[in-house]
Amino acid sequence: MKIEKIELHHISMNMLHRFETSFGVQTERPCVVVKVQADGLTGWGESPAGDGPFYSPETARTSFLILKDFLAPMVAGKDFAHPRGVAGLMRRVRGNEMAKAGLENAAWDLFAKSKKQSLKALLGGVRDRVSVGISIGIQPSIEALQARVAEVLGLGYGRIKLKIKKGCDVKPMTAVRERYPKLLLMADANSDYQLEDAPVLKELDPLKLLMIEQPLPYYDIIDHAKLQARLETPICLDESIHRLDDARHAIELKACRIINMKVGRVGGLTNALAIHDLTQKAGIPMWCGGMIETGIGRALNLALASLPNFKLPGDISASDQYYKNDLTRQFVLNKEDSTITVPDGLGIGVEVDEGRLAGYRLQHAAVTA
Ligand code: OSB
Ligand code: MG
Repeated sequence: MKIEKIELHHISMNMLHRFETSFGVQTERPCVVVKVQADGLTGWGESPAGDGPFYSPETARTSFLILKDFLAPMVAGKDFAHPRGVAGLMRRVRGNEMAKAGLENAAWDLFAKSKKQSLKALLGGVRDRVSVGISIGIQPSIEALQARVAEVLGLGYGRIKLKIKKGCDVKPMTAVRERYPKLLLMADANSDYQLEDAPVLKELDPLKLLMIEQPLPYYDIIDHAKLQARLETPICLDESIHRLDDARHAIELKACRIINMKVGRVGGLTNALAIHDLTQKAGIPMWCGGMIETGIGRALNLALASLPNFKLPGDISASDQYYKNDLTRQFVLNKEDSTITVPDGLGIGVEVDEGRLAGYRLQHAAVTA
C-alpha cells in the first residue's frame, strides 16, 4: 500500500488534573496527531512528546518539525507491504522515537482497517479487557496525597503509582502503605536519583512495593544493575529503554526485573512487538506505560496491552482522569476488576472528532506523495 497524504496536527489540550513529576509540572498536554490516507481509508497515530525536553529529548514541536521535514517525505508515496516497512523507510533518522511512532502507528491503524481487522486482532492480542492502574502526581502535602489516593480507590482503580522525587519519597510512600497494607502500590522516580542514593531507595524495601520505576538517570542501564543487586524491590525501566538492544542489555545485565513499554518511547509498534517477544522469552514481565495520551494513543495502548506478556496493570486510566473533551469517545473503567475494555472496531477502533482536533490546533502541515 502507498500513503497518499500525511497530515500533521500539533495540538495542545488542557488537562483535568495538574501532573507533577520529578521533571516538572504539567497542566497542558501538547502532542502531534498524525493522519494518513490511502485507498479511501484513514489511519491515526499520536506522537506523545511533551512541552519541553524533560522526560526525553523530544518535544511536541521537535516531533512536528522532524515529521514534516524528514519522516513524512520519506514515507509519502512509498510502497510497503506491511507497517513494519514504514519503520524501515524511516530507519535513516536517528532517535526521534516519538515522532516516528506517530507516523508508524498511523500506518498500523490504516493497515488493520485495510485488512478489515481490529488492531488487537492484527497484533495477536489475547484479552478483551486490560488491567489498568492510575499514576498520581506529586502532591503538595501528605493530606492531599491521601485524599487523592482515597478518591481514585473509590473510583475502582486497583493499582496505584505514586510519583516520587528526592526528598519526597519514603515519607509519602510509607504514609500510603500504612493506610493500605494490601494495595498494589508502586513508585516512579523519573530518573531523579544517583547510585549513591541507594540507601534512601533501600528504605522503600519494607513497603513491599510492586516495583520502583526508573530510579536512576534516563540513559543508564549499568548503575541500575548495581542498584537492583542491592534492592529487594523490583526495578522497572522506563526512560532507559528505546530499542530492542536496550531491553536485551538490561536483561543480560539484570538491570531490572520488569519493563515499562511505551510505544512512543521505542519508536512505534514494530519495536514494541520485538521487545514484547524478547521479554516474554526472557521471563521479564511488561506493562503498558502512558504518556497522558489522547483517545488516539489510548486506544492503541489498549490493543498493545492485550498481548500476552503485558502481565501487570498499565498506566491506561479512564478518559475522565485526563481530558474533558477528548479527541475520541471516552474510555471508562470497569470498576469490578479495574480494567478497560479493548476497542474491537476496525483498526484502533475509535473515531476521531476532527472538529475538536481543529479547535486544539497550534500548527498544521500536509505532505503528499
Ligand atoms: O514516567 O510514566 C511516566 C506521564 C508523562 C511522562 C512520563 C510518565 C507519565 C505517567 C503518566 O506516569 C501515565 C499516564 O497516565 O498516561
Ligand atoms: Mg515512568
